[in-house]
Amino acid sequence: MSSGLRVSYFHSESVGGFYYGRGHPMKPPRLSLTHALVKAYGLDRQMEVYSLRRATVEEALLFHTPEYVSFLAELDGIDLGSPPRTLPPATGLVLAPRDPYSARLARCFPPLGLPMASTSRSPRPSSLSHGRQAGHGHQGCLTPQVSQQSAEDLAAAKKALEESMRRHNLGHDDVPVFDGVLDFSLLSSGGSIDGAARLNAGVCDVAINWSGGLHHAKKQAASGFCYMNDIVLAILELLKFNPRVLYIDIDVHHGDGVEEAFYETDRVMTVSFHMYGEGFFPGTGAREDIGEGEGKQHAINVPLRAGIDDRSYAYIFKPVIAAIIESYQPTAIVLQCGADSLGCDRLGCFNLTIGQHADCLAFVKSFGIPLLVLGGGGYTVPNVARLWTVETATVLDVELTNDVIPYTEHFDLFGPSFKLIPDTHAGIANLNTRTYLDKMKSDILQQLKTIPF
Ligand code: V1P
Ligand code: CA
Ligand code: ZN
Repeated sequence: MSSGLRVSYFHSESVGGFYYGRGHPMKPPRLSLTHALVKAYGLDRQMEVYSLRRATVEEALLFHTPEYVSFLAELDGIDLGSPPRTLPPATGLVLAPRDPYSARLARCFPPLGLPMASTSRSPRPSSLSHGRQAGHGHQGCLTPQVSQQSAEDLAAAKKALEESMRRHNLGHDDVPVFDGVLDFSLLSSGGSIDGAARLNAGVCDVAINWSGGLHHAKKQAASGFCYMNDIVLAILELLKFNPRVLYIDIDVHHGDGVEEAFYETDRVMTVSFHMYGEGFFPGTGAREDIGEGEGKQHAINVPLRAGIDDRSYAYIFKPVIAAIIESYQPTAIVLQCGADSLGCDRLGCFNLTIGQHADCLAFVKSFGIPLLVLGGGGYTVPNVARLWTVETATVLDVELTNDVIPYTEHFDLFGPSFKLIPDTHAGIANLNTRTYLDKMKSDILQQLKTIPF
């Protein structure tokens, strides 16, 4: 171990094989690319590597509603029993009997404004050879059982399905119902919960789960590519042993799901740095949103303008985080490392380099507080793998030189530069003036002073 820090890292190959559908920016194979690069640099030999365990349904229900989790299971063709209890931990998901409310029925009626990503309609990306094997037995739509039903029964079933989809914000472009959606969410959540549990047990200093960080999912609804909020579940696990948990979110989007979950408690302080304005998703995270009730002053929002560069980001990030840690005295920290705050991200509009993003992680780590490091957004796939590899090395205190990356089966995707740290400057003007950042900084320091610690 190079840093002397005990690092637990969570990954399973299966998580890279999920597919959101054609044209969707969220590409789980980025997780396989990341792990391949981590291994190619030999970083896996310097930490404890664990397979992702599926969170149990019982664990998921610590935040999500039974109705929502059951519906996700139903769409995935999994029978949870009624009421939902637990799934077997790693294998052996039970397939539901054919059922007119299932995903199979939904796939029979794609023209009703419920676009579905399914293996049958959407080809897998050919450049990434991690396509999930056809699973869950979704072979045909019109089973004998369904075809015998009356037209009225089918219409009613369709209406009920549409209603549930609407209620849980599922099935549109951002959050399509793809094959294995529950499985994917449980795997991502299991890694984050287990990372938190290992920190609680004091058996590691830093835990890493790049497949976590899905910060938009709500109690009973999917949102912004996120179905289950692994971060909230991990923080709930940390709260079993920690009086105060600090959540820091450097994804370009506002960490709305996590903020909302802990908006009324002082046991968790949430801090999100994000692009704000010009209709940027999700539209929340105004500076004025500071928490409510017991949680008043415990939500900190740092709304930024487009084009922020390394210097400006460090200028606001470092003093704000130092002041928060100094006054809140967290006993554990969760850092969401969304890679869409890098320059040249397909969805983002910031201008950070890999070096600065990783410096934020190094800065947080330098406080020596038990740390859970999670993934999040990131839509220029090779840069996501580069960043999270560099950040794994940062946690381990390993310096990687900026040469051509070592050969992996995904090597071709890293062109044209093939370097570990390419130029990610997007040329977007930095609209964050010094005056704007100074005002924000003094506002936040003022906010911290009003908290009776
Ligand atoms: O902008 C929107 C909604 C859809 N419009 C009606 C408003 N959605 C965004 C969602 C971004 C989610 C980010 C997730 C994360 O924070 C954590 C994993 O990174 C969106 C965008 C965009 N440019 O912001 N959806 C899509 N693009 C999209 C594009 C193609 C296909 C499907 C979704
Ligand atoms: Ca953020
Ligand atoms: Zn994002």
